Amino acid sequence: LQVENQLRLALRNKHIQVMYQPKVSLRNYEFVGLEALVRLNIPGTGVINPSEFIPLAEETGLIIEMGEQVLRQTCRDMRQWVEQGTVQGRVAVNLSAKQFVQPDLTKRIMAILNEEKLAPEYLELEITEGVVMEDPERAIEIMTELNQCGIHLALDDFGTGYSSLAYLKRFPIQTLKIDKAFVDDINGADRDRNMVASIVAMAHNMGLDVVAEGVVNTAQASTLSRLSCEFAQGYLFAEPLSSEAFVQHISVPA
Ligand code: G
Ligand code: G
Ligand code: MN
Ligand code: NA
Repeated sequence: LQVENQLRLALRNKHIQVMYQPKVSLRNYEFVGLEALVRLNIPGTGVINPSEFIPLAEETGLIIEMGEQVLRQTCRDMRQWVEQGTVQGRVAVNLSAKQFVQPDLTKRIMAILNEEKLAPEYLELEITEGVVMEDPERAIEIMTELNQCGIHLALDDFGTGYSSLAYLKRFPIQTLKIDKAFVDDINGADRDRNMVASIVAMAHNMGLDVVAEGVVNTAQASTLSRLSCEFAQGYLFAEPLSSEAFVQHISVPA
């Protein structure tokens, strides 16, 4: 109940904070895009991580309001960065299960982009394998609609759920994000390395970009690069940063 009240209060007071994590090219470690990650920043209490409030936000339905605040803030920041020429590529925003199945999802997203004056081409939405596989046929319809508006789509946490390959082929997505669980032991277990190699090859055969998540050391980065994975995120490059820290980070050459 305490977290729920804090969440309600944070939504009312607009204390939802958006942090940004850079996405880099594994070829040269250059910045190519970013992911928005929500935090609750409660004055006097401190920062609360999503693992503590996303499940609750989802249960109570507060995730809808939270998701809209996150998207709005992200579009506002991104628009400014695009105008200033600070940032290239797309900004990725995570969509929750409840948001994804809202009947007017596309309309709501387009309204926010329009109000914040950000072109849809700058936005990418991340949807987890678990969410799309709940009702794959409906997911294809929703994704197609979003795609037709110029919004890119990424399948998040890939490998942790059950994606039938038959569906994967039909999903109108542009990017596959390999879950951190596969990256963790990429230099240990042959099986994990072979799994990543297969995922990358399959994704490329389908014309998808591949992003590895949770890269924490250079050995992982070089193995991923050798396996032809072209993009990555992780603490090796940067943690999720406040908008101010993010701008600082990307304007200082690596
Ligand atoms: O940032 P962190 O690693 O703590 O995020 C934990 C989880 O919360 C991840 O699964 C991430 O996808 C999810 N998450 C982060 N930000 C958002 C958001 O804005 N909306 C939704 N639905 N999930 C998010
Ligand atoms: O589920 P999703 O992939 O959206 O969530 C990404 C989560 O992973 C975020 O909560 C982010 O803070 C976290 N994260 C990003 N990079 C790293 C990393 O290198 N190590 C760990 N442990 N977590 C990371
Ligand atoms: Mn994500
Ligand atoms: Na993920």
